[in-house]
Order: sequence, then C-alpha cells, then structure tokens
Amino acid sequence: MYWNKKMETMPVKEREKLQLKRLKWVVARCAKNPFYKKRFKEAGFAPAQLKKISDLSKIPFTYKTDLRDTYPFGMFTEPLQKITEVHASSGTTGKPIVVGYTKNDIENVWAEVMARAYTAAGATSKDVIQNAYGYGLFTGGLGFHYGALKIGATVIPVATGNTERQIMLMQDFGTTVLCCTPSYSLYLYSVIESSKTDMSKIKLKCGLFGAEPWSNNMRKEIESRMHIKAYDMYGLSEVIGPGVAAECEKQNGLHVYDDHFIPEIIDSKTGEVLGPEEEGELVFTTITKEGFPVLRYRTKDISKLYVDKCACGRTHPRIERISGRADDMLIIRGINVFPSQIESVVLEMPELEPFYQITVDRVNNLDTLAVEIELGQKAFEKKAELEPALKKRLSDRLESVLQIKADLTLAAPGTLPRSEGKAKRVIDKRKM
Ligand code: DLL
Repeated sequence: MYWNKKMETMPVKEREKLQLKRLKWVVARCAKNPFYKKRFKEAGFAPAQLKKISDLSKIPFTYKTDLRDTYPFGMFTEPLQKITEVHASSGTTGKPIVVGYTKNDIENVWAEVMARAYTAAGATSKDVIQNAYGYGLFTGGLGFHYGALKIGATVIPVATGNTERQIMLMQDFGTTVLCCTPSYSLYLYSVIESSKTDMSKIKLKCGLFGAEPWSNNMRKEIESRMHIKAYDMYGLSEVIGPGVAAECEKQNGLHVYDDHFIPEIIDSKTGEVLGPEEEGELVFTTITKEGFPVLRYRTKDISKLYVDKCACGRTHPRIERISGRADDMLIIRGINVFPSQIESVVLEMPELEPFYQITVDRVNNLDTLAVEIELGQKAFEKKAELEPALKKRLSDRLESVLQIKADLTLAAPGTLPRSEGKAKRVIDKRKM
C-alpha cells in the first residue's frame, strides 16, 4: 500500500532528473542567504557547477554548529512572516538549534512524508492513532500529528507520560496504532502486564517507533510481547523531523523519501562520499523545503545506504537502522542530551567543581539519567546545610536545559575518577 504511488515507485532515473531540478532550485535560494553565500564563497562553490546529480558532492557541508552560530533564524531562507511554525532541539551548548517551516513545508513536505510512513506501516483513515511523542518544541509530537491528520485517521494527542492514562485511553478509545519511543513502548507494556488490564480491549496492531537508537532484538521483543508489528521511524529536526526515512512492511531498512531529502553516506573523517552498503555518516540535502533548507547536513548518525529494489515496490533507497553516532550526543527517552550541556550547568554553580560523572541506564525499559558532581571544599564543609537548596537549584536548572530530570548526587572533593587522557564522563549501561 502506497500513499503516493507515483513518487514512491518512480523509476530511479526519472527521480534523479527531478532531484537535479529541485537541487538547483534550493541551491539558488540558499545562495541568497548570507550564511550560505559566505560558505559557498569560502569553498569556491558556485551554483552553476551543478550539472548532474553527482555534482551534489561539490556543495560544502553544513554542521550543527552552523545552526548554533546563526541562532536563531540565520539559516532561514524565507522572512519570518512566511514561517508558520518553529521547532527546536538540543544544540551542543546551552542554546537550542531552531528550525522553521512555511505552511507549504508542513502541508506538502512534512505531513506528506509522514503520511507515506504511516501508510507503509499499514495505517489508514480507519485507524485510531495514539501519539505518545512529546508535543511542543520537540519535533516528534507534531510531526506524527500532521501525518495522522493527512491520512485522515483519528489521532489521540496524548503526548508523553502518565502511563496509567495512556493505558486507559488505549482500551477505551480502541487505539490501533501506537507512536512513541521504542523504550517507552516496552515500559508501557510492562505496566499493562502487571496491572490487571483486560487484554481483549487492547486493539493495537502496530507501532511507529523512533527518536532513539534501538536494535533488531528490541524489535523482536516488542513484537512478541505486544503482538504487534514494530516499525522503525527515523528523522531529525534539521532535515524535517520524523519522516525522513521509514520502514515498509518488509522491515528491511528504512526508505528515505529522496524526492524531498537526498541521502549520502560519507567517511566522517575525510568527508569522502562512500558507495552503497559502505558504513559511514549520513548526510542529507533537503530539496523541497522553503523555510529552512539544509545542504549536505552532517547528521553524525552512522548507517549504510542500500540502492537495490525493495520487494515492496518502492524505488526509494533504504538506510540501515542507525547503529550509533559519530559524536557524544546521548539520546535519553528520545531527548538529545550533550554532556557539554550538563557541564555548562555545573560550571554555573560556584559551589561545584568541574568534576562530574554521568550515568545513563535503563530500568524497567525506561532510561534514567544520574549525575554525580563534586562539591568544592568550602561547600563540602557546609554540605548538610547547603545540600537541599543546592540540589533543588541544580535540578531545576538541569531540567530546564535538558527537558528531563536527573538524579543528583553531590560527592566529596577528589572522589570522582580522574583521567589522564580524555575524561570518561559518561557511563552508558543501557543494553539495546
Ligand atoms: O528525534 C525525530 C524523530 C521523532 C524521529 C520521533 C522519529 C520519531 P531530533 O530530536 O532532532 O529528532 O533528534 C534527531 O535522533 O540524529 C538520531 O541520532 C536520533 N534518531 C531519530 N530517530 C532514530 C531512529 C527526532 N529511528 C536524532 N533510530 C537523530 C536511531 C534515531 N536514532
């Protein structure tokens, strides 16, 4: 079942022609933006160099740090009046990275690719979709919402948390499609199993899971425990949000909707473009977005590209499930967290020393974040007196920066491990 048969099954050669036309269009728009204008000049790139689709590799890369440097709207290619919505995700430091959409970007790009993804997972207008991704600045909630509206399904915008309520709605409203992070789905199900839920009232047939890395083993666990099909959904705010690539019923890689986003796999160190089935960093160029296009955006996500035809009939290339990241970004309950964000909060507090350890774990299928920080000597001497207020201040500040709660421990000076080389500040105990 296709949402847009013409685009999803278009012969590759024909699609390449379309891509080249669209690429020229987007590059011409970017050439008028001061950031890109400068980047093109520095790289000695001129839009006229684009003669065939492989000339894409002549365009200079863009990076997450470029978004930080042009914060908030410097990479937009439409005036703010034309931008109808903004979203934001974690940057490497305190400020978020901001992305913007025109009405057309939302209706004809985002909702369109999400409609394709839902359809590929077997969802139709007859389904009741429980959307348990976070609504707000995070791209998950509204991305899944717009796609659900587009296919004409009934959407329950329940957002994250409140597991008891999720289960109640799931039974009472007859949810058939669940959208949330894969780890949350398992947590939800463990609560269903331990509470005396009437299983005959659970009508779930599939789930669209993403926003964090997960494995095929985790898929098997979800599918066998929940008796549903579990589909991998991939995306990132900078490219569109969820809906950059999604699995079809064959569950054999994620189709990249490359009439909107052209994927490349590169060698992270040299920047050289790699061939099909070679592992490297995913890079995307958006070729239809008006508000905030990105050219050769370095995702830091590690994957492979498959260009052979999928048995489902779609001609879009596929990426392999993301196997890791080329930087230190952690994904905790679907939220991007950089250790540097935690560090910057620690450094704001004069009572604390810049020695800290971050431990991420998974308890009952839910990610946990614990941060241990050393107190300075003076503060340590008054620990009993200072601790409650200091912990509260730190906890509130971390939550406002990270959007998740951390379990905090204030340690005695000199007690956390020191290292001679690179500090190992993060212990990730999760097994996926
Ligand atoms: O997490 C978009 C999304 C929302 C995708 C809901 C799927 C479902 P960001 O917050 O900008 O956007 O985070 C993007 O999350 O670069 C990956 O490292 C990671 N990520 C997203 N989906 C997957 C996935 C959303 N299916 C970052 N597998 C990306 C592994 C994923 N990692």
